[in-house]
Amino acid sequence: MLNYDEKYERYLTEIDQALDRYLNEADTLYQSVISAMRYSILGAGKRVRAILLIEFCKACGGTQQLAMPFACALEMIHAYSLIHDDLPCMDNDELRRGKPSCWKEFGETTALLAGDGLLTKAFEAAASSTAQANLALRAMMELAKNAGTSGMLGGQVIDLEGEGKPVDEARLLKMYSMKTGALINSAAKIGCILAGADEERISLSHEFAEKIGLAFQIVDDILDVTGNEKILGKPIGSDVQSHKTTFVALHDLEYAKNKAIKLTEDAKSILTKFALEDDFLYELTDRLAVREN
Ligand code: GRG
Repeated sequence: MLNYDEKYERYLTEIDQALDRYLNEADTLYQSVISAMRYSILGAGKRVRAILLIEFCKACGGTQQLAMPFACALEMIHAYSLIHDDLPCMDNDELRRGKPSCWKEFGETTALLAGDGLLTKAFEAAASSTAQANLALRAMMELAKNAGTSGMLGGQVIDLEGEGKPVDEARLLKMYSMKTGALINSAAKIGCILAGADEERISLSHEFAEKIGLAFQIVDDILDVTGNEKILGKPIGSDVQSHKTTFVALHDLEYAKNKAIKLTEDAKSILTKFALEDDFLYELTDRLAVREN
């Protein structure tokens, strides 16, 4: 049996190969946008959402092959959101995943279209699912809702409209659960849905994902103030100033660290209700809390 790192590496390779196949359009007349899409999605990113989707599909009796079209769709939607989020009209970020952001490399117009292209391609990939039609349709609905106004996009609006204003905890948590949590949530749920899981398991996967989604965002906030310092097992520095309202800004680093640990432990206790083939999901849940990027 593969150990955690070997299994993770294999996932990265196989997800990349599948994405590469979806993004292989040879028409030279519109290669600029295909190049920008490939540049933004291939060979980088932790693939947390795709891996979660595949793992939950397997945990409910499905296969990687069954999960892959939706796993790729989710990564495409995630990549589109990052491309658009980096644009000068939004966050104006020049770097993404250790290299120039899409708009910096290809210009704003191509980057805008590359994001649109990935969002659209996501539904093309999802529609190539070999799952039972009723399950694929339900998964598609889950994907659309979690990516759109009632999910990630809505969360982005709440975030942008809160800039420069006092943000209370309720609003912050709502924004997190939509902007970051929704896609993570859809990953776990879609994996279960595709495998034909019963409602109890789908709802357990939802509970699990709510917890790791929030933990993931809190860790992101912590990394914002601590640079790339590990949050567990090392003292946390507090030298870097954050200018936006985050979980860390509302509380403090120690509280945020403890909250992330508690959420991680609670999430792992939900995993005990699934018949998992190995410890991979437990380990992944832990590592999301100690990640450095
Ligand atoms: C433009 C509609 C629209 C939405 C943008 C996702 C997003 C919403 C903005 C990105 C900014 C941000 C920091 C969001 C919080 C979620 C988050 C931590 C995203 C980064 O996800 P990772 O760490 O990235 O999984 P990789 O590169 O590993 O895939």
